[in-house]
Amino acid sequence: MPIATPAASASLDEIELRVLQIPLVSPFTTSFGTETVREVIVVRVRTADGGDGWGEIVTQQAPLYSSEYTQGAWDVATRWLGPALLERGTLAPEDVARVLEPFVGHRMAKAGLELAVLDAALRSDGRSLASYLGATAKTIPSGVSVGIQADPAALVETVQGYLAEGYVRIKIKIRPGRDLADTAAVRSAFPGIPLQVDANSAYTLADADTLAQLDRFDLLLIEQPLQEDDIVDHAALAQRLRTPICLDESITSAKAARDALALGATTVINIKAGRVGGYLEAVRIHDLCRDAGIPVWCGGMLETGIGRAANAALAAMPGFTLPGDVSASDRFYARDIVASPVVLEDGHVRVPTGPGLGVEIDAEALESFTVARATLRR
Ligand code: SMG
Ligand code: MG
Repeated sequence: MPIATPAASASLDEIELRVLQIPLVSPFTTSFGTETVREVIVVRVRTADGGDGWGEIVTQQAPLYSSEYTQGAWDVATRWLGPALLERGTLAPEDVARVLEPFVGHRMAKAGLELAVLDAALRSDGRSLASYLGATAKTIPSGVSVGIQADPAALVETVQGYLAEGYVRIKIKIRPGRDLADTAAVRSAFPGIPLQVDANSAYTLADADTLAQLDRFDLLLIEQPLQEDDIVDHAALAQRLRTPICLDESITSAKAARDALALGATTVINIKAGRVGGYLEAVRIHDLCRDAGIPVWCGGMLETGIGRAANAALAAMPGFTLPGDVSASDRFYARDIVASPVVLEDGHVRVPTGPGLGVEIDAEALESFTVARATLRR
């Protein structure tokens, strides 16, 4: 269902961007590398009526997950995207994507700016993001994404810890050489748990025999086994596997989602607002999948309390029928930049109900993690 009642317009006076570096509670290893610090860009828009809006650009320091990365996003946001929005002056959140459309790509940067405008507009309307999106759930089931560990035994121990905390679904990262034994170890230690794997594009179609061996572990899905633009190869791989393929990196827009579904490259979709250019495009993907009977779930980009609150609202929409990667803040951070970080309650996360994102920024924490800032004015 498209957004029922559009938000009010916001009159933008200023856009403040900050690069933050926030230490992770433990290293996070994927097929493309290990992170120990989350580098992220936080956006604050200031409006003429004095209200603020907050957003988050979920790029990482290096272009390893996708082509976007911090300094590229910083450059395009400060030089092109931010000035284009300020030049417009007054605009509704629903206008942001259209104003930024001439600039090719840079979806994470666009998404962060759109979120800040959405937050400002909804705060001044006194509406929550969840109600604006048409979300129906009050709480959402919480899954956790577990990085590659030293060995399968260490992985089992780490998974055990998350299960003890109450997470209702486990996702483990895999890469060539760290796939079958890792998955087998987790499956045999916890026979009944909802389990899925994420390869972050680490394989090629030549690995189909190995990937087909994952079928015996009764996985919910295998996420993004092949490269971002390997849509036809994903469709060919799908023919070889019983395990459903779920695309992440490849789904960069609603159109990409439609194409991948039409080609049989994916039967489940991971929706991440940053990857697709914003929460409004994310809603379009939700809507098309719901109409097509395709299950979706909300992915994560190690968001701070800003993006995590927005993800909880998105994941509360009715088409999100699988648990997502919206975990508690403390899964990644000892200290977050919001006053009441997301917590896990009986395996679930509460959907914020306050105006806008429904979070208050912890100014002191924000300041302590800031390593660069810029202010753009009208
Ligand atoms: O936010 O819980 C989270 C992270 C979930 O695994 C996660 N994200 O490919 O799905 C994915 C990865 C992308 C980030 S990897 C550094
Ligand atoms: Mg993924």
